Amino acid sequence: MNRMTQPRTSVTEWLNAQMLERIQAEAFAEAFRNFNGDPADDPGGPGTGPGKNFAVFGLSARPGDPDGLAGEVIFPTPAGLPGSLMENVVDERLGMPRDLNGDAAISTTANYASTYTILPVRVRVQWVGPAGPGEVELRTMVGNF
Ligand SMILES: [Ca+2]
Ligand SMILES: [Ca+2]
Repeated sequence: MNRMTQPRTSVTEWLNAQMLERIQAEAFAEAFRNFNGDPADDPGGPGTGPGKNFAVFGLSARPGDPDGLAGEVIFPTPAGLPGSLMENVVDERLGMPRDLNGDAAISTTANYASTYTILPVRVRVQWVGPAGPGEVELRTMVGNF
C-alpha cells in the first residue's frame, strides 16, 4: 500500500510514537516550556527547546502556514501569550477551562508555566497533498504520575 494513499493512519502512528511520547519523556515540569511557542522560556536556555512547530515526514504544510511546518503542539495558552499556561483558556478539545495546579480552583490571572500538576496538550498536523488537504489531531493529558 502506498503510504500517501493512507496518510491519516501513518500520521496518527507517527504522532503517537514521535510527538506524544517525546513530550511525555520530558522532565514533567519542563515539558510545557520546551514545547510551547515561546523560545525565551526554554529550560536549557533561550531557543534550545524544540518549540511548538515540527516537520512531519513527506508532508507539505498548507499554503499560508505561518512557519511552513505541518505539525503544531497546542497548549492552553491565551492568544498572543505562548509562554502563559492559563486555567481560564477556553478550548473544548482540551477540556478547558480546568484546574491545572490541583488547588480545585480556576484562576483567571495565574501563569502555571512551571507549576502545573497536569498538562493538557494537542498535537495537530495539517497538510496538503495530491489528494487535497488533510488533518490529524491527537489529544492527551500529561500527568506527573
Ligand atoms: Ca519555550
Ligand atoms: Ca487551579
